[in-house]
Amino acid sequence: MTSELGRLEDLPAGYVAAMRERNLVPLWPSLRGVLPPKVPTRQTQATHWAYEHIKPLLLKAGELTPIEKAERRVLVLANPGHTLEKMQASSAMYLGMQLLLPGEWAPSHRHTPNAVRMVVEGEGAWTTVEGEKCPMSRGDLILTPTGLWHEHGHDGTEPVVWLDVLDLPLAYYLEVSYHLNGSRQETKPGQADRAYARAGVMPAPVFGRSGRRYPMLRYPWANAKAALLSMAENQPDLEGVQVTYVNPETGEDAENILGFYALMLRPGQTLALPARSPAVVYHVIEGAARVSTGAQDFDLVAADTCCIPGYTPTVLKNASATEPAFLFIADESPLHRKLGVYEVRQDDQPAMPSSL
Ligand code: 1HN
Repeated sequence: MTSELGRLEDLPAGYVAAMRERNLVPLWPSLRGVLPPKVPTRQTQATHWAYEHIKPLLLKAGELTPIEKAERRVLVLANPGHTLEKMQASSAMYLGMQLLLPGEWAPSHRHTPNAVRMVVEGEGAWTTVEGEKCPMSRGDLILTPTGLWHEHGHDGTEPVVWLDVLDLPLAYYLEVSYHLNGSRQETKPGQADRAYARAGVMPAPVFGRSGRRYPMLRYPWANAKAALLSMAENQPDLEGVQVTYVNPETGEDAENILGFYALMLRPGQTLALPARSPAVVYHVIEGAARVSTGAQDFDLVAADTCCIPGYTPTVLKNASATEPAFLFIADESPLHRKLGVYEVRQDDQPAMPSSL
C-alpha cells in the first residue's frame, strides 16, 4: 500500500462540488488526518496556567460581576490548541478557577457532567452535595458527580478559590450536557469523610450498606497527605508515591469518566512517567515542581496548573531539595479504560490494546 493518498485538489472541482451538494465528501484526502500513523492527532497543547496570573483577574471578576449575574464566577483555563471559545483543557477535561466571596451563595443545581473541586485557597466556604455539607479547606477534594444537587456558600471572611474539574467537553460532544435548577438544600447531619476515614476497614452496617454509588463526597487533604507521607516513610524505595481517590466501598474510581490522584515527590526527586494515552492535568497543592515533556518545561509553584496531552512521556521534578512537593492530578484514564483504548507506552513504542 502506498502512503501517499490522493488529495482533494487532485479531483475535478465540479465533481467535488457535486458531492458536497449531496452532503458527501471523499474519505481518502482526510484519512491520514483522522487515522495518523502511530501517534494520534491531538488538539490539546501542553499549557501552563500560573496562579499569579489568574488570581488578580479572578478577584477583578469579583468586583465586576456580582454572583447573581454569574451563578458560578469562574475563569476557564482554556487550552489554546482547542481554541479558547471551546473552554476545554483537553478533549474530555474542563478546568476553571472559581471565586466565592464572603457571604455569597451559588445556588443549587445539578447537571449531567461530573465535577470535582480542588480547594486552592481561603477558609470558610462549603459545598452542599445532596444535603451533605462539605467544608472546603485547601487541598480538599469534593465530588459533585453527575445528577447530584450541589450549591456553594461562604461563611468566612476572605475570598475562597477552588479549581473545578469537569468532564464537560465530553458530555457536550456527546450532546448529553444539561442542567436543572433547584432550591436551597436542607442539610443533614453527619459527614461521610468521617465514616470512611481509615483505610483497611470500612463501615459494615448490620442492616446493609447504603448502596449509594457515591458514598463519599469530601476527601480531606489532611487524610490524603498523611497517606502519602506514611507511604513514603514506610516504603523508602517506592518511586511513585501516589494515591488515587476511590469509592471507599468498592475501591473503584471516585467518578466514572475522569481519574483523580495525589502524588508526592520526595525532596529532590525526579520521576519519569511513560507515555500514556490519557491527557493529564497537574496542579500543585504544596511545594513546587518542574513538569517536562522534552519539548517544554513548566515550572509550577503552589496553585499552578498545567495540562499535558496524551501519549507524552513526562518528567516531574521536585524543585526543592529539602521539602516534598504534593501534586493533585486529574486524567482521562477511567474513560480510556472503559473505551478499551487505555495505553501505556514503554520506550515510547505503540502498545495498541487488543482484545486477543
Ligand atoms: C458548575 O456547575 C460549577 O457547580 C462550576 O460550581 C463550573 C462549569 C461548567 C458547567 C457547570 C459549579 C461549571 C459548572
